[in-house]
Amino acid sequence: MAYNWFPGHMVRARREISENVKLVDIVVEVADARAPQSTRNLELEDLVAPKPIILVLNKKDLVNPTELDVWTKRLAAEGLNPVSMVATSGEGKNSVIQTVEKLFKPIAQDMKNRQRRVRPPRIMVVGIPNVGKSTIINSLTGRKTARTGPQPGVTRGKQWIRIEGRLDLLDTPGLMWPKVSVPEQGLKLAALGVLGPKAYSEEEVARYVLRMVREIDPQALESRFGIKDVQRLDENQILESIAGFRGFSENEGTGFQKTAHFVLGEFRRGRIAKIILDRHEAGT
Ligand SMILES: Nc1nc2c(ncn2[C@@H]2O[C@H](COP(=O)(O)OP(=O)(O)OP(=O)(O)O)[C@@H](O)[C@H]2O)c(=O)[nH]1
Ligand SMILES: [Mg+2]
Repeated sequence: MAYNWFPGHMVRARREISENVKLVDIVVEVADARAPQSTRNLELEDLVAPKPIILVLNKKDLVNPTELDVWTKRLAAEGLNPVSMVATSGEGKNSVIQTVEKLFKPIAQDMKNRQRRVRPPRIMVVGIPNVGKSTIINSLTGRKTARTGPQPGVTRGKQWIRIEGRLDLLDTPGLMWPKVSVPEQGLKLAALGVLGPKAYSEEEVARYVLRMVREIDPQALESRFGIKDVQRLDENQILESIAGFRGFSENEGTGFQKTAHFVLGEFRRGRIAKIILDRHEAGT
């Protein structure tokens, strides 16, 4: 599956993030809770090391809380610092701030040991497209927060925003490129709207989504679209049922363009099933 990150763009993004990382104590990586693994960029750890990363699993309103708990525990066991969040409502925002403060403690202690004045923690937000970086920045800062100008000791031109009087956030997020290592990952990123619409076929991605829903939460297809015995149907038959439900006169012969577009829109809004596309068994 093609997507539009050219090597030149990656080089520039990598360089920009490496530069900005020098200015902060902690990096907040945003991933989509619907694919906690596939929406990360594993190269970030190397770019950032030895600085700590907080992994925000955003859009938790779109997933099953029990499944997300399992993921959070697993990521925590791997030594990541996962925090789940709903950036659009601000839920989880305080946990992010508390995790920043916890991770900053040893850094502050080190400043003290070296007879330095302890300043508030400095953080930056990074992540692949569409995971909610800008919404998180808005949620953390609120709208009224004043921007502080370039501060002494940091690169001129960088804008910092003080949050609740206790931490400083770099106001522009770092954009990471999505990494597609297996074809299914491309389908996931397309399903979640990370890849631009020119990069994939909506029908192919809608089939993938319906396959996943059939496997993980088949009941959802009955309650949402009235489809019975969904396990016995193939993807085209499911598409045809949804076309019927929606009043689109589409079938295998005409193709399922409108239905596919509808399915993707509904899935992205969490109106079909609240499932996590990354499965624990698979490494992706
Ligand atoms: N349901 C839900 N939607 C969210 C949440 N956070 C962000 N969104 C939506 O996700 C979309 C992308 O959010 P942005 O904040 O623009 O994402 P971004 O990472 O800044 O995207 P780029 O700037 O394109 O890289 C928007 O439509 C947001 O409203 C959330 O917690 N829940
Ligand atoms: Mg943005």
